[in-house]
Amino acid sequence: MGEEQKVTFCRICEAHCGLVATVEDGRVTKLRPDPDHPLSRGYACPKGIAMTDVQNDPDRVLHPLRRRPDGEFERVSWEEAMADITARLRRIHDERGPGAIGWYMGNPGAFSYAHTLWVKGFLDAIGSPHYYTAGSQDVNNRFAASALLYGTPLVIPIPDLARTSFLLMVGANPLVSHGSVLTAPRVRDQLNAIVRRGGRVVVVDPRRSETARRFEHVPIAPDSDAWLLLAMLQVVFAEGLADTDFLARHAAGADALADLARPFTPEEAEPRTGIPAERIRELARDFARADGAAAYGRTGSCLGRFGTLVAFLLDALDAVTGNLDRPGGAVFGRPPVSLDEIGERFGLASYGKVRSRVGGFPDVLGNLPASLLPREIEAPGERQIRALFVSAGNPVLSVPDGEALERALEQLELCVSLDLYVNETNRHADYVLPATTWLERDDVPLAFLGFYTTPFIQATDAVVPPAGEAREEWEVVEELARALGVTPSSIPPLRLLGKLGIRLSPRRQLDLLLRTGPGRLSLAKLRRHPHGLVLGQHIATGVLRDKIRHRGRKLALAPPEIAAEVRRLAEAGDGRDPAYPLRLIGLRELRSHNSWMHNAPLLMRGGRSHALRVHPDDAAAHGLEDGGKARVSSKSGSVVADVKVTDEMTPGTVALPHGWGHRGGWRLANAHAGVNVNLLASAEPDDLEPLAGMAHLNGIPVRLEPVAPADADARPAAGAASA
Ligand SMILES: Nc1nc2c(c(=O)[nH]1)N[C@H]1C(S)=C(S)[C@@H](COP(=O)(O)OP(=O)(O)OC[C@H]3O[C@@H](n4cnc5c(=O)[nH]c(N)nc54)[C@H](O)[C@@H]3O)O[C@H]1N2
Ligand SMILES: Nc1nc2c(c(=O)[nH]1)N[C@H]1C(S)=C(S)[C@@H](COP(=O)(O)OP(=O)(O)OC[C@H]3O[C@@H](n4cnc5c(=O)[nH]c(N)nc54)[C@H](O)[C@@H]3O)O[C@H]1N2
Ligand code: SF4
Ligand SMILES: [Mo]
Repeated sequence: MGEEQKVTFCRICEAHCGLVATVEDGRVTKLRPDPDHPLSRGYACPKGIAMTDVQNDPDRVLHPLRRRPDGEFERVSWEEAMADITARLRRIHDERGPGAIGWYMGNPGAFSYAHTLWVKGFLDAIGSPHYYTAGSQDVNNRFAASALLYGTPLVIPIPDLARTSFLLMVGANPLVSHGSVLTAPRVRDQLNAIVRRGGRVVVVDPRRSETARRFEHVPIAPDSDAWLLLAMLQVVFAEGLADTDFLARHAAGADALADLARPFTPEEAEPRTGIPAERIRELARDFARADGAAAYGRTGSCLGRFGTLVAFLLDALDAVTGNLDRPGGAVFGRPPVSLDEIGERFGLASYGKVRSRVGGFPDVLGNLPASLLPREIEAPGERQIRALFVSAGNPVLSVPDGEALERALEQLELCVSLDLYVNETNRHADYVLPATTWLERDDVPLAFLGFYTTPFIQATDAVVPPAGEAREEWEVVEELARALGVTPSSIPPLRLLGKLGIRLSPRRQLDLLLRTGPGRLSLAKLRRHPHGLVLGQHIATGVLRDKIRHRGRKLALAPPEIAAEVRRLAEAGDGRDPAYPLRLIGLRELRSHNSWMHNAPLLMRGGRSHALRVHPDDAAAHGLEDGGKARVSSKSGSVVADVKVTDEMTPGTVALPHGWGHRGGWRLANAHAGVNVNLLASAEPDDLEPLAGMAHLNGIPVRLEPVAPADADARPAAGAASA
């Protein structure tokens, strides 16, 4: 067959960098950056290049596996696996109803349009509310905030990087993450360009992150962003810096928002945030006076106790200063496929349409909080989950209290996973089914089209056929759906067609979406542009009225849910507990990707280890040394971690990356196991953020104790969890 070069794009993170794959005899032997990709222009990060290690990993699951009573897995045929799975699924469905069937789809699921559409479509078709994703540990607060502000969760502003002169970045580290809810390949260049044309990039972060180091850093106490943003709004209103014309035209509740913000003066915010009052005042003034400013927040702004409020306030700051929907401000992409319109039309743009059985949390786009899974599995009654599917997810490591989840998984009547590996979660499954990698399937970045800062689209075919017996997730879903007599689709007319025996493949549906969308594209047309198609120089502005779904087409700046959250914030105190005097936050690293790239030799070179970052003052106060070990304890659990002493932390805050604590079927990852930081997080319903059910993963009160090397492996005190 010889050697071929195939153009494709990376689907590990949201930047979607262009790649060229070298294929030899049906095998990907090399990945390199695509120099002809119009946006990434020859850039790819180490993870994209290292995907060959995952693709060809000897530890990859290439055949269906069934768990034996002794806990080991044995190879079975697809026929045997699916016959047993569908028979058990049908029995659970017939005896208990669709509410006994649940699905957790992890982060890589969002990078396959077919996977996403088919999983949600399956649950909608059978009528089960049990849809869980990484969203409740990531971004559902953002969607909930949009539902409250714009009247639909699917309208999300992004910063106009190409034209802004003031980017306020709250809890994001794009120099490492490469951007999120923001598709901007070569994001470093884009941020540098802001400064080069005389603008500012201000990074609000408890850690002097890679991005903070490069630009202006405003250190902040974890989980206090709502205080900062309310204080900035207070200054804007009090000093007459609000854009009253914009507010009169486009907003309802501006006065009520000003009332809500009034008590949150910079002086009140100073002790909460650790930011001097005068600095807050200057930030507010500079932001309001800039010629195009955008407030942007990511996971650091999402995973505290007030995530929906924070996301709402970021947009509110943009709106009140007249920076929403203007060049250089926060703008609304107009992607060639209008997911927001389709979502509206078919009732998929839901917020609070259903409530979780445990805790009564509102759904966000049909998602319920994944932190509730152990209880949803174990609490008897109607809608108790008895069969759980996990695709492209590792919730034992990514969701609070993985130990409770591990115990719950063992209680299920059926647990099936679709994955590339045996991971810390699916080692408890009855079956692990081999899934294709993104190099083995066609795709278009459907879910991300609205987040490109330069309007863009690209389609790719599979670069190689599936390895071993791997199958695409949608094919497995299709077989499950057939066993229950439904067509997996969230769109009622397509389900109706299914009843008539007409089933449209993912590719056909994608082509239909492209042809009927505002871009009037087609797969055939996209195929003529293998490096992708730039659809415009800038994002169009002046679209706000069309985007808002509230009656009267006005922003709701002070809805009752937000007013209640502001009251809760004022009453919450600073969350400090003398028993747990420090605050724990997360951390992302360039050569990790959540939990699933620690088996790639290329990324693990150079003796990498999982370590807790501690400021020198805190280390000294707690008797900790660089290279030593510390026990980290919260009210929920305790782990022992290696210590790295560094002044990149603000005193009082420590950081430990998530996605470690390995003991799956990945040998290299197991050899660099690290610990599961989320054993320190709480899965109690009362500890979840109320408006979106967000897990509280940043700003967890903890205490530190030194651990002598010899004691590191010893069992922790009774009642505490070990890792
Ligand atoms: N290399 C790499 N890239 C990734 C990933 C990865 O694992 N590795 N994961 C991908 C995924 S799934 C996502 S969602 C994105 C996330 O993308 P980002 O959110 O940009 O990535 P993080 O590095 O988590 O940045 C969050 C920042 O928030 C800060 N922070 C923590 N708590 C607080 C707080 O209370 N307030 C404020 N203001 N800041 C806080 C942290 O110190 C950190 O610098 O990254 C994606 N890209
Ligand atoms: N403390 C703390 N916890 C966090 C976060 C944090 O910042 N701090 N971040 C949260 C965020 S933003 C996220 S997105 C979650 C991630 O949480 P999850 O999505 O639950 O977990 P991942 O680590 O992404 O695991 C993905 C799994 O999918 C598999 N996989 C990879 N590609 C494919 C594929 O194409 N098909 C299939 N079927 N499987 C595939 C991998 O082998 C791996 O087992 O973690 C969350 N948890
Ligand atoms: S930044 Fe890295 S992981 Fe993200 S899309 Fe580009 S190459 Fe892939
Ligand atoms: Mo994420």
